[in-house]
Amino acid sequence: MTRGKLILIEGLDRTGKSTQSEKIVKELGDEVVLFKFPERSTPIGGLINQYLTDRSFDLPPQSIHLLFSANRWEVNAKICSLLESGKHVVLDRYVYSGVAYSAAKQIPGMDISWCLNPDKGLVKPDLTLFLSNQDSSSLQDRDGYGEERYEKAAFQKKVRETFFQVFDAIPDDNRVIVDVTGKSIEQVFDTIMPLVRKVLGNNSEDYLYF
Ligand code: NYM
Ligand code: MG
Repeated sequence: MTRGKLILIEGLDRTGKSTQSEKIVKELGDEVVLFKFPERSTPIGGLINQYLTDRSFDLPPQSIHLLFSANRWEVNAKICSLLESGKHVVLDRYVYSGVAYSAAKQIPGMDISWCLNPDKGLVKPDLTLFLSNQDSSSLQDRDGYGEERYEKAAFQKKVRETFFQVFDAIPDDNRVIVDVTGKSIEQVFDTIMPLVRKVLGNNSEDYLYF
């Protein structure tokens, strides 16, 4: 049996990642399993959720960074065993978000390389789609935006710049920047679904790792 493929949807907040991830899974049915990071239902995920939603619950940037990474390791064995069993896995955020959001804080010593270290050894996706919205004004408009920590236009702009620095620092031939500016949900889906299908058709057996 060939192993399943790992597909990652990345991007800033409110770029349609969750919508597109869910559409991919709906399209492909039960050969695919979806995971969203942070996975808020685990013990570590509960702490992360509290940090994101409760301003009175503060943590040093290094600590919350390590928790986000630890949260990926909490779920890693499950993802690996699904891939081994031949199921495809779709991820809604993963390592790139982890590095970009933390490095964007520009804390001395917490550079991209420091931020990537705890994620080293996680499986690298067979396809990463970075949903790129160049129109940051759309960030302020949507329902519920601004409720969580990090959901501020000025910080999102920094995270966007940092994502591209992260992409320069982490070589990845399987990463595609998808411009979603002004595009409808269906237009984005019609752009990405052929890329997903192409990767699912590959019969590469080797895993790549961060
Ligand atoms: N986030 C997400 C991080 O800062 N580091 C990470 O490793 C991950 C996976 O969590 N603003 C941030 C990005 C988001 C926030 O994610 C919550 P979402 O996808 O909005 O639920
Ligand atoms: Mg969000």
